[in-house]
Amino acid sequence: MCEYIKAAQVLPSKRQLDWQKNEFYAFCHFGMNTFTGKEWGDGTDSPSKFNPTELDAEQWVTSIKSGGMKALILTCKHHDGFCLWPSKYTDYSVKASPFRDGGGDVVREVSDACRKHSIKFGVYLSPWDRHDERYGKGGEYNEYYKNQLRELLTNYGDIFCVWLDGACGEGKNGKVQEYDWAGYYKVIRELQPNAAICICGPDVRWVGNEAGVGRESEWSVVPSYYAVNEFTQEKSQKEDNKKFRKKHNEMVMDLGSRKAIKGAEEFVWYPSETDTSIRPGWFYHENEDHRVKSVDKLMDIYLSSVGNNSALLLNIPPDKRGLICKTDELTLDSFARKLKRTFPENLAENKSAYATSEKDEAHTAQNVLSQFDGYWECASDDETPEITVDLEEPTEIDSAVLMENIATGQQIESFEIYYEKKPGKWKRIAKKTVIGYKKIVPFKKSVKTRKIKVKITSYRVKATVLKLELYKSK
Ligand code: FUL
Repeated sequence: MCEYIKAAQVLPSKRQLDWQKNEFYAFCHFGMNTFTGKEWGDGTDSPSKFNPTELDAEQWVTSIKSGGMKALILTCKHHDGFCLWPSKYTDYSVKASPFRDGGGDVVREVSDACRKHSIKFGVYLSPWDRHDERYGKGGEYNEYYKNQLRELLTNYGDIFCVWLDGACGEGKNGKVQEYDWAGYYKVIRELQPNAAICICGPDVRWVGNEAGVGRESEWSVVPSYYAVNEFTQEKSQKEDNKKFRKKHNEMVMDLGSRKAIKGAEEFVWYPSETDTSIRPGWFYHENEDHRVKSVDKLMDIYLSSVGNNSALLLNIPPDKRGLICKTDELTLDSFARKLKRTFPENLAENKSAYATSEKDEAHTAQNVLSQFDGYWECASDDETPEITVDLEEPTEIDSAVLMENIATGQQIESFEIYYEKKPGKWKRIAKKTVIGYKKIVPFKKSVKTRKIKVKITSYRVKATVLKLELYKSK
């Protein structure tokens, strides 16, 4: 069987499908580095330095929610080894700090606030630990790490994601640890079977840069060697090198096209996540207060990631007080308003749609305009199927949002969008590759038209569209 036909059979797990629907969610880097001004602490800072005197997790969650995000991932332990919860297995934690007189638990406060405001909660637990004596000692450290996972995955309610970092440097004793990935996954699957294991794990792939740049042709089906942890580790492991963070040309730009998968034997569903920070660093630093990304920049990042079949994990680091600072909060709020202004109302909803072919009565073109789960699938002999939306009257449109029914695979390789200039006369407004879970297509200019047509110019085995939305920004 040729490669692309094989790739077309690969489907996402229920866990991956659920994860993908989050689309846009927050990272909160918070910990010892917040107080020392570092990005990578070496694990020698005294717990007495950790003292967020005004910590208010509800303020984090409400700003994240008003920014339009659906979940939050907290750095429960970063590379410095300092734990934000009173772990039974180490003294290097909040319990040795002045925070709430040693009686505090940041993980508890944040997870409770998330639950209260219906935001999903996820954990980041760095395997690299520059503080702990056991690091670099093989089994002993792996046991410690698994015990910490057990604490986080048992005591804090439902966890939507466990974010495993690829960084693996030297520990206190100069030794590098061999991680027991399979053992870590076993604990996660056992305790939180619905949690997606991200980045150094089987469910979600790192996009390949920290600059917020997605691929125009982002395939969720890739050769299975991309799911090998060493691959991610090697790429994310180059010291804390600023150049690497910003550069994105280290990224393989095409992982899934027919050309890129030639010769590959096995494929996996391994969708991409784009992680980037609203500030230059991952942790809060006062001297970066004037370098918070602009709303326009965030919009570019959003279109490049969410708009290109990736998810966006945007880092919003709380400050020394334990609050998300005003600039970041206001930026998030304005960004959410910009999103609403750009995609205010789906003008295609409840209009009518027809296609050059429909597989059967259950897969009609009309399905793509409804809010229900049904989708359109063309007949198998329709090589360049077209689906047309009739807006009933001339309507201004400046972007389209397309979704494939990824539950039956990612299959569309290229498509074009046309608008009807005069009755029966069509003009092309966009020419694009791949759709996947979601593709946002801003038009070069807005058009006034009664009909919009999507022509699928190449697909693998089946062509499906779950949703087609049309917008005019305000
Ligand atoms: C990297 C880490 O080294 C950074 O400090 C940060 O946590 C980022 C999200 O992942 O691998």
